[in-house]
Amino acid sequence: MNRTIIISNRLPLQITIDDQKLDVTPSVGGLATGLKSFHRDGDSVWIGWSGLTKEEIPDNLLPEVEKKAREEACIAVNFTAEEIDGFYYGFSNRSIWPLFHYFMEFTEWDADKWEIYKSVNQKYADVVIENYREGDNIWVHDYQLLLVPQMIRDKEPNASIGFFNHIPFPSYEVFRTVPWREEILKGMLGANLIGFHTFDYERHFLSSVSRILRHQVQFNEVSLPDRIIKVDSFPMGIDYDKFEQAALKHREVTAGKESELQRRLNHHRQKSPDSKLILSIDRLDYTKGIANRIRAFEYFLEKYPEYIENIRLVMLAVPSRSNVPQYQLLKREIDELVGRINGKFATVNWIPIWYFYRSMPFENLIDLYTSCNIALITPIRDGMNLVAKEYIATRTDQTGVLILSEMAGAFHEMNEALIINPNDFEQIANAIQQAIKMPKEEQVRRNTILQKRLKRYSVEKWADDFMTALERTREIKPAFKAK
Ligand code: ADQ
Repeated sequence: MNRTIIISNRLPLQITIDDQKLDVTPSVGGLATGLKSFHRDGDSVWIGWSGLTKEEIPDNLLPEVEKKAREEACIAVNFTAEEIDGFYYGFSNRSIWPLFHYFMEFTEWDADKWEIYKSVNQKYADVVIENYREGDNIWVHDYQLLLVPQMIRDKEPNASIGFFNHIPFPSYEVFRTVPWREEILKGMLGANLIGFHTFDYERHFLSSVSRILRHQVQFNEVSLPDRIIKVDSFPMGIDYDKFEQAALKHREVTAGKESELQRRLNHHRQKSPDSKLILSIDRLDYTKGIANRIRAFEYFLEKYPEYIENIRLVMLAVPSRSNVPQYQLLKREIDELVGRINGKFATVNWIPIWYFYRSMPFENLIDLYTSCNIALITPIRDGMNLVAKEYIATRTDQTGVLILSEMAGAFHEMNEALIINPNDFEQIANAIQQAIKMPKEEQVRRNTILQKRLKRYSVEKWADDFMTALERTREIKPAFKAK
């Protein structure tokens, strides 16, 4: 296969500078963790932001930042603090992100931020064009770079360009509220292939294209005068083997004994058969339904007081976009909720919610996944949700129960989980009770099916399918000359 140029807002690595010393750590987040293995194993170069603003990089360290990125087959693009503010914290995360997740009340339209979004998209496109060699496949990712496909096409009309959207695409009725809706659709249509996680997102996109731009749409193809664009769904998988192997190794090291984390979590726990740990992991984001989840857990404790001292919610929230006011408010709300509920139910022996606000090394993540009997994943909206898939992949003895929101894209492939509506506390409380009581054989039966499916449709397969479909678009010729 030809070389791939991957382009996303962030690189899969994060570079920080402390006292003139550079430090490189992996980035957290669905896109980075998912695509890393494709990048590692194939012939690709990855273009993205290093995580540092221009002001933060002293002139003498710039070559070293570039070198560190190059060592990982990456090209770092650097922006000023003003650009990051307008483009990333601004238009991307105060306009597109909330709107595409149906949080219209959080959506702001600011013409200045839109201008910065456009100019930053142009800068990314320019770096792609600088590095482009004939025959390359270009793979643009996500909602921060919606205009990049057409910007590349303007300079390289014959390039093979794929675009994948990692978040939902909203229904036409919601999308049409965007003041710059035509420019956004035209930007995306610069690609030869546009991918979404689910058929619904694909359908919403095609409906907007035909109703706003009036282009001809037939099945999953958009016809332009000189090109045909394919639109399809590719549900993203995980690096299944990595999670499975890490879990097996973890079990081997702990050899059936409690890990340090488990020991602490279990400390003071009553040894009843119904004594369980419930896991919750997400970036701290209002789309993830964290506040609802805590409230539903409170309702569960009220409805089923017999589980007091036996059930614990282990909640990990990764700091995210803390410059955006909505995220600061949410952080405060969650801090208060956890404090209130712990204050209300705690006994001298027990605290109902263990709350960690931080990122964790991979080994600890595996420890949590393998230690918790139940995973409670309740987003209000989520493009896919890889945490649900990672949890199942680490259950190497096939025990464990996944409770999953029907608003996550992952729901379509994970019907064997206990499916809930994140706004229905009664249903969530009952699902928790059902999970606690679920016989081992039933857990094994459900997870065996889920594991088989996730193993087959791994992130490698996802990337491979997308790239094969992109290669195939090279052969498509428009069947007619549209007016
Ligand atoms: P995210 O919103 O970031 O991704 P998700 O898909 O759940 O959500 O991925 C989160 C990733 O971060 C997981 O791989 C997880 O292992 C990792 N992670 C979570 N907590 C962590 C912690 N405390 N420490 C270290 N790592 C942690 C976006 C979309 C999703 C979509 C993905 C991929 O919002 O809907 O599934 O992209 O397309």
